[in-house]
Amino acid sequence: MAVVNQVQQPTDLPETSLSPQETRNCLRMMMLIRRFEERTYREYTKPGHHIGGFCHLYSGQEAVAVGLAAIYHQGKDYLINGYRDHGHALALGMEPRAAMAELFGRATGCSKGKGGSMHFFQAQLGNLGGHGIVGGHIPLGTGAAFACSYKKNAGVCFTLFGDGALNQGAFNESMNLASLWKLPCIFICENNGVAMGTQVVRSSAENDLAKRGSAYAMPCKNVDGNDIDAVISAAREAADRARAGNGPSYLVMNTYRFRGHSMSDPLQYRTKDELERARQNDPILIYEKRLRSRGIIDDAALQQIEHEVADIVNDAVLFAENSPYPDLSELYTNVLSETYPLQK
Ligand SMILES: Cc1ncc(C[n+]2csc(CCOP(=O)(O)OP(=O)(O)O)c2C)c(N)n1
Ligand SMILES: [Mg+2]
Repeated sequence: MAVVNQVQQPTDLPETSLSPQETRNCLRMMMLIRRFEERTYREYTKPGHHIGGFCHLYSGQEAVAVGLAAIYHQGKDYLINGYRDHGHALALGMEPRAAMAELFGRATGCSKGKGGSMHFFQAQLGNLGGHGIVGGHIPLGTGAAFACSYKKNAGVCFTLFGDGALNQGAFNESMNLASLWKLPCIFICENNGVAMGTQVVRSSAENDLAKRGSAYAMPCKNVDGNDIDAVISAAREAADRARAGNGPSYLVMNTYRFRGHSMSDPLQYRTKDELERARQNDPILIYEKRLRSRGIIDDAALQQIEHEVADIVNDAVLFAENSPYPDLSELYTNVLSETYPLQK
């Protein structure tokens, strides 16, 4: 669909250097992720539901994943993250069908139905997946950044984790080594203020989480993680630096998750007021408002996107429902490296 009001050039675009069409695509992707996540919630909670096991929704944090995807160099870069991984996978280009089928445990899922919510992978796109051990994947991201520097191809690895990972040894060891060896690793803390039910103020002696980076002699800063333009410009600066061989950076994207930690979280640690305040800072509404004021989008365009993403998600659910479960003969395939078969 055509971009609204193409003649009028926005005055404040150079900050992110995205074209009007690209900004519209970013908004659309954020809306798709939100729709996908909220449908996942419904599919999980309805009687006789198809989705089981751990499931962590990304609603509220979309600006981070979509902002990173906007500067991601397909074919060179990597991205690795924790278990709250649906949004990043979709933003990097995973088919919603493959994502929903994975949640349904079907053979057509991105991890052949064996990973589920916490283990979305797509190696062709450099998506090194979702990982369940808090902080456990940060050394893997550092290793991927080492591979980029070894290949000298100006690729970088976006290594994401939550605020709950900062007191893990693996985080601190990785930050040190990446800085010492000037690895092209962009460490990104998605600070939603809470690890399960534990607020940052109850787990961290220093509440300004960005300061941790200065201990490892790398650029570090707080970023408004609800503002996709802020995400893009901070991430681009860090990526440019890494691509030029000047080493890692550490960004704290301050954001909020609207849903509970997982599907079993009754959210008793939150007040109505807090949630209301957060809703006013919804990253999708912030961006929608900005694009309206720039003349890039209007009511009709927005409605059109809403219909498009609803259709895509409905189609993904139908596809998942009609897909087969993995065959029993697949029990031991793709579980560990094929060079280490488990057969007797
Ligand atoms: C090493 C380890 N310890 C504890 C857990 C249990 N656990 C799962 S998620 C989680 C909270 C992590 O919070 P955060 O890193 O802030 O990410 P968020 O869920 O907010 O995205 C914990 C403690 C785990 N998975 N791994
Ligand atoms: Mg958190």
